[in-house]
Amino acid sequence: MLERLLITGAAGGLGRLARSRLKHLARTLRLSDVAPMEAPGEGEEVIQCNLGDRQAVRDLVAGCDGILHLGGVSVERTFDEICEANLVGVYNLYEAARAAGQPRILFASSNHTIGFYTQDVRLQVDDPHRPDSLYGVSKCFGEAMSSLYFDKFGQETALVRIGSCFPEPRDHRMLATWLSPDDFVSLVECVFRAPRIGRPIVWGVSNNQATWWDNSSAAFLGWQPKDSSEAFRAKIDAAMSVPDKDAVDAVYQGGKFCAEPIHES
Ligand code: NAI
Ligand code: 15L
Repeated sequence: MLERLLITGAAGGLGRLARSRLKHLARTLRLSDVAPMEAPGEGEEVIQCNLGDRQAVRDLVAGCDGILHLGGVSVERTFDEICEANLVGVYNLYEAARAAGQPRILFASSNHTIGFYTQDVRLQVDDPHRPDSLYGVSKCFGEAMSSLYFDKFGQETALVRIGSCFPEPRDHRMLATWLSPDDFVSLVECVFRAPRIGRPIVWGVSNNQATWWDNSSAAFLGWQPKDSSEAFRAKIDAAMSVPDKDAVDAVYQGGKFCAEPIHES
């Protein structure tokens, strides 16, 4: 069991899920976000903090022996917004971890690091990045940062390229990208319980019948996703029509992010 697990992005969708479902991983959960959060319960600490504030992040990470890094901009935004949270913030986090004895990090990366691959391609974790947005580029930066700190200092990070983690898949594309909340929870458990992880890249995706990603290199973690998006196919078919074969969300793995403009400040 960990002593103190830091969860960044604790006010967000996955952060709230982690707060409610992962208490058993650590004696204390340290919950942090730039946004307000619910008051601390038993075994919890709540610290409001901007990832862009170097000293605050250093103080935040001190005393933690695990970090579930969910905080940051999670969709396409202006470069300046992304820069503070996902570039400066990630540098601050890795430097703070270095100063704090290198707690293991689970970095919430994204399928948008590879979003411009077409949906007929089956990807391995070491295929080159093809980001589909500035957001995707920022996740590539985070992955590169973890590589630098692993090679230079031995900092362990699990890079989890999350597909679409919501209670249910929301459209036809998500039949291939869906990660169920239960499978997310079991993946985080595996990452923090494994004796040694190094720096694996893991596709954060459930046991869906439709799939674009090969997770065999992460088998050593012992993670076995149990849910499948097939259970929702009929519901999605009834709720919306299948996208035209030339539509962006039928062509590219990153779907509509591929058609986003560059947002101006
Ligand atoms: P979310 O947007 O609901 O939560 C992100 C949280 O980060 C928010 O509460 C926000 O206030 C906080 N944040 C933003 N800027 C910050 C800053 N400068 N300092 C401190 N906190 C800041 O996103 P969600 O869905 O919970 O995702 C969590 C992580 O997983 C994100 O990093 C996202 O990029 C990644 N991810 C999520 C996917 C999903 O399907 N939910 C898919 C792929 C990646
Ligand atoms: C992501 O990276 C986003 O954080 C999330 O909100 C979804 O859009 C997801 O990817 C997706 O591709 O469905």
